[in-house]
Amino acid sequence: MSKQWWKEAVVYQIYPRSFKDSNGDGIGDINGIISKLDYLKELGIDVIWLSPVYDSPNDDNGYDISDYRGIMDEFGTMADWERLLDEMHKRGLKLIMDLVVNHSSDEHAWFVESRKSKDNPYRDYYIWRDGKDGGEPNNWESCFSGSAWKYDEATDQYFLHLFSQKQPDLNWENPKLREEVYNMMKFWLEKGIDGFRMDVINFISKVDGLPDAEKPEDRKYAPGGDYFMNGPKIHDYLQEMHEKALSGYDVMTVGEMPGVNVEEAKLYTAEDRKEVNMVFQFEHVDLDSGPGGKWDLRPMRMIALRDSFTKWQKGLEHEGWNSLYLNNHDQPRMVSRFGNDKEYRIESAKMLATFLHTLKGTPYIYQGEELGMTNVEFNSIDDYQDIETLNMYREKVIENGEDHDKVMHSIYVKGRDNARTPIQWDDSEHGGFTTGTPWLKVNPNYKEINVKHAMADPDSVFHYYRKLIGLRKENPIMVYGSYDLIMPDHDQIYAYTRKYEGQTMIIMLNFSSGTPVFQLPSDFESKGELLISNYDVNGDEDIHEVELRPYEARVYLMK
Ligand code: TEU
Ligand code: CA
Repeated sequence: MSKQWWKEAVVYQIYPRSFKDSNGDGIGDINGIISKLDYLKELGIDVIWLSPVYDSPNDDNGYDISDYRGIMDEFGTMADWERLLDEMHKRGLKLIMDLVVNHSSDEHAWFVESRKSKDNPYRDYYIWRDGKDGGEPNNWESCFSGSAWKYDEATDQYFLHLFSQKQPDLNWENPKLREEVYNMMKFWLEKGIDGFRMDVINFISKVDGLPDAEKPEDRKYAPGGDYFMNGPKIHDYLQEMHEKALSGYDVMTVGEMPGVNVEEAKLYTAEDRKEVNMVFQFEHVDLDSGPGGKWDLRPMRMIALRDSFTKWQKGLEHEGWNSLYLNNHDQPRMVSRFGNDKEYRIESAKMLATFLHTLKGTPYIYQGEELGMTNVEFNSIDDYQDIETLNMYREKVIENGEDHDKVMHSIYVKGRDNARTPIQWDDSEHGGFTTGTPWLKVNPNYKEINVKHAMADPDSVFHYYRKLIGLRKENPIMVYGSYDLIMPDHDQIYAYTRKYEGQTMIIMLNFSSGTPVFQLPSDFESKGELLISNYDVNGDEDIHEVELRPYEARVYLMK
């Protein structure tokens, strides 16, 4: 593989709890993943990003780690994990692990020690402060509702937790803590992994003094993002991490960075700065949120999506590198959010896949999107498991009396459990995910949406993804070509070119259920080789003017 193999790779994200259960306890596990590696090899992906499998009490489904060097019992043993890595490498698949070091679990040995006394050697592994005016040290809001501080009686101080109360933030100002992190990273790198996805890594440097944030009138606490996102020492820490842990390994890194903008991303991903190879930015997945945050619903508009992606495509065109994703374990299913999961589920799933895989950057496939899996609507809040959703429901409905139906609707649209329903392998009970009772209910549409049907149907979303991935391997223009919009003002058609070494590719996407007409700019030849489409298309037709069908996608390599 070339030194920058990660530019040419397609990454597949596995959320292990929901992927495949091998022992009937209703929870996905490592042996379940091993049993499905040939399926992933057939899809054609190169890298697997494995969400956390470390020891955890699962307050946040593994993103609350109690032993960074142990495998969670529910998922299996270290021997199982080593076999997984070996089986992946045998198939030419690479493995990147999830690095969750903005916070640990409160059950981690470090925190158990830290909370014992103010002079405990581990005290400063975490962020402890005295209360202020009889309350929390500042007005920051947790990403999971409520205050970002929890009072601890034993030492009469508060500790910071930007996420759940069981996820205390680690103190990156402490060089001893940083050394512990770097040594832990080398423990996994020495086992042969191929890189890391770094969880909220731009949160690790907080503004000195932890000052109060701007608080909206109608909110009890303030979204403190400006004070813990992209903080003053973030670049120092990332460069130190590269130098002390990552250098010397041929690995890829992707930093998850809520709130990052293009200018900051240029710094994070500039190759000579040796920080990360790419970032997960959040602009496109915030377009359907109002001022009240993700639960304050707004329509997703294609024009805004096009503007956002164009800004990032052009912004990182000559420096840095883009990651490309439309969903993951924190986001609703892409076909439900950006496409049409009712009348045009298959067409729009394929159109969105065409979009992601013909942009410049590294595409990420989230488990199940290759099937066109959709959001889910459970009737009762008791069927939901995600702490972010349950905390929000309690705060809004139970504590503040907001309308139950309105809040349930926002969960149907934006809740993280949409992406966490078990993978639908076949039309048997529980979609073939488990022989037991699944930890989270399977989407009732598993009878028609499942791997077994997809593999047997040559026109399935799965086989479309397989063809798309194959095209990227055969056509360097799809990886390295420049990006330029055509028809920049149309409100249904999103069309652009890719150019590379004298070749031109034209991509036309209809993001609507209408039938708008694509107009080829006059300076283009009107003949091209049709590489892929989600409809039957006569490859020889003149493409000067093309009436596109609902959610139609076409990709041409121009003569
Ligand atoms: O997510 C960080 C993050 O910003 C999410 O909280 C996301 O913005 C939100 O959930 C959208 O609804 C990472 C992990 O991906 C997430 O699963 C963890 O819950 C979180 O960090 C804490 O580790
Ligand atoms: Ca299991």
